[in-house]
Amino acid sequence: MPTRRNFVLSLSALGAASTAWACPVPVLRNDAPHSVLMLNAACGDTDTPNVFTPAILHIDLGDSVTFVPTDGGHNAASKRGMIPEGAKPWNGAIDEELTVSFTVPGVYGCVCLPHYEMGMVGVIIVGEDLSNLEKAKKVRHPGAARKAFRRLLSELEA
Ligand SMILES: [Cu+2]
Repeated sequence: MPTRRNFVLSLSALGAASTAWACPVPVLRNDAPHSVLMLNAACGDTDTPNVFTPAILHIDLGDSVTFVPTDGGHNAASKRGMIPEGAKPWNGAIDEELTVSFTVPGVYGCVCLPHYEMGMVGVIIVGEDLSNLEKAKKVRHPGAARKAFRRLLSELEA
């Protein structure tokens, strides 16, 4: 029988290991089909509530992305002025899985409408095309979304 102390220690070790495994890197160039999770807390960190994970996703032209309502109360919508010309905007229902096909290259800003002002935003880059990045950077945002978008968009130039 493990002592209570050992039991607690092994639990915390397990917690650390599973967090490291479950915590995705913020920038992803993964294989299709792509998923963006809508979460209440980044990697279980309540100091970073309400996030798209990954916050930055690079995909190929023609790929689809599925926004997954892993936690409740979120949606995924394109941000006006932050999608390339000719691209179709989208606005998913709250708590519903939504798959979007990306057939126009460029930078796409994405927001969760209930948590937009709190900074729940994401960016998808299609076909490594940054031609509308400058235009996307000029869009104004309320509250924490301003800083959140600035941080993500500046990552693209790094
Ligand atoms: Cu949200």
